Amino acid sequence: MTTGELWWRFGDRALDCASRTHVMGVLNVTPDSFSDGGLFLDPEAAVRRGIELAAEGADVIDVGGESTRPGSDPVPAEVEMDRVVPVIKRLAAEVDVPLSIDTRKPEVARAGLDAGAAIVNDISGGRDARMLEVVADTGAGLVLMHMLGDPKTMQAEPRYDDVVAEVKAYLGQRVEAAVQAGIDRDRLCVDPGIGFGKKLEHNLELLRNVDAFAELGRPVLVGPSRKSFLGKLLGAEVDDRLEGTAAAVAWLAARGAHILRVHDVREMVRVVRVVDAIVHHQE
Ligand code: HH2
Repeated sequence: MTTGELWWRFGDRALDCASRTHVMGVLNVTPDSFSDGGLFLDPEAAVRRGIELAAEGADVIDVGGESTRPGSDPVPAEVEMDRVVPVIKRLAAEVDVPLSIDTRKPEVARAGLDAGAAIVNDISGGRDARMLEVVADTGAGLVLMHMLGDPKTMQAEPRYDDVVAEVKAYLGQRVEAAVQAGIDRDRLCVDPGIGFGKKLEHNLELLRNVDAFAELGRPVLVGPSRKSFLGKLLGAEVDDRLEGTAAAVAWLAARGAHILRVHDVREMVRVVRVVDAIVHHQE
């Protein structure tokens, strides 16, 4: 959260990011995502989960059809579209919560937006100029995330001299590239990309200094949910990282992150509600 005005606009809607901390719920329509792979590959199960995420208090539902866990192979665009488009269509009709499409591919982004999504969540930071064109054309919102390299190789030997300064400079450049491509600045949101080409020490340094990213003047989104840095700290498997996720979410909400991308929406909505009450007088 932030003092003063901070809006994130997408389509004809907007999130008031200065009013409280927001929660983005994860809906992976994939066979192989690192924590929920295979659970929601069936469109019916995915739509049911989306409706549940909305009822649990998600402010945005992020629908993805390609796992980007470390070492993963890319999925062809047609496969990704077949997974996400029917789910987005159905959910757009059933819930009033804005939907985002989690993809690196411009053609998948366009199909997701046509199906009823209002936001593109691009883990490659809009590196493909055609992605920026799609967003500029449609008036969608755009999440620009930092990732070193690509999911196949990103964890090989990530190196930074100053991870916070480098990630911040990259995100600043991507914001300017998006604006140059004709996207309104108030449609952009930035994300330091926890776990994307980062070792434990890098992830902790980014989390510790999350307020640095707010200096870019755009809402800051962070995705710590169930990630491997928690596994390393706690010696906990992926299905046993709820408390670790809650600790990271509480810290991030208190330090001014605006949107938290999580799998456990019901629990994390409660965490941010308490933090907002303590830190930001949002009783
Ligand atoms: N993390 C994942 C996927 N997309 N998008 C943003 N903006 N920020 C993140 O931190 C982020 C993201 C990875 O989590 P998940 O979707 O659960 O896993 P997978 O990539 O295996 O589907």
